[in-house]
Amino acid sequence: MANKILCVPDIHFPFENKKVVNKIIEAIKLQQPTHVVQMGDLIDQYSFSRYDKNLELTSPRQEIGKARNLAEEFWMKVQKAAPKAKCYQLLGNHDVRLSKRIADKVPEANYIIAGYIKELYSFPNVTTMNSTKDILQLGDVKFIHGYLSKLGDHMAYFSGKVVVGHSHVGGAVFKQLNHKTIWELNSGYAANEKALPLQYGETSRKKWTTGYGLIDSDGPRFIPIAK
Ligand SMILES: [Mn+2]
Repeated sequence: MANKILCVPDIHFPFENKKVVNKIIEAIKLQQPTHVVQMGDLIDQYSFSRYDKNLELTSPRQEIGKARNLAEEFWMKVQKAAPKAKCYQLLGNHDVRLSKRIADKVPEANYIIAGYIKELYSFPNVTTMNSTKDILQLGDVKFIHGYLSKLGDHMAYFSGKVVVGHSHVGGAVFKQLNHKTIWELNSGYAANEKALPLQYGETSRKKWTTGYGLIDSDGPRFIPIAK
């Protein structure tokens, strides 16, 4: 059977857009994908941000506890909606906020935090990547959270087909390379941009689009969902 891959965008639990996440679960039920890939930034880790933050909003224990519960619930719903789908969890820059700060301040403690992060991002019957640099490869398509902001930059870097998240702006671009078509698909986002932790990037935030990515025999495309 041909692959049908559904790409779940940045969610930033516990600051998710509930309506959009529910619509994505509905789409998974309807589409019955062979693979579901969450593109990273599963958890926001606002409490561990190196930027100014308001910790009266939430304590680290509350934020991470709530995010973990919501993430568990998310993967359970995905597997209930499409029991045969293979599930993958990528890591994004937000997912390694704590690890990065520990690595800067107490590099000797890396192994402790690595174990903690592995646990935090492990879910039953889900394959989780080990770092933000780990690339998931399914057929001739690469999946990575990404770090570049312009659609097409990762495709140029890898000279191949690639799916990313990160910029929160959904869409697809195509290019001819050595008589073959390559492309980049961005899966958009599914977070609540009204939540305080998402109040960054004033100008870019206006361009953020909610939805998900889909790749099947019709090619790659971004499917928008109303906010
Ligand atoms: Mn993100």
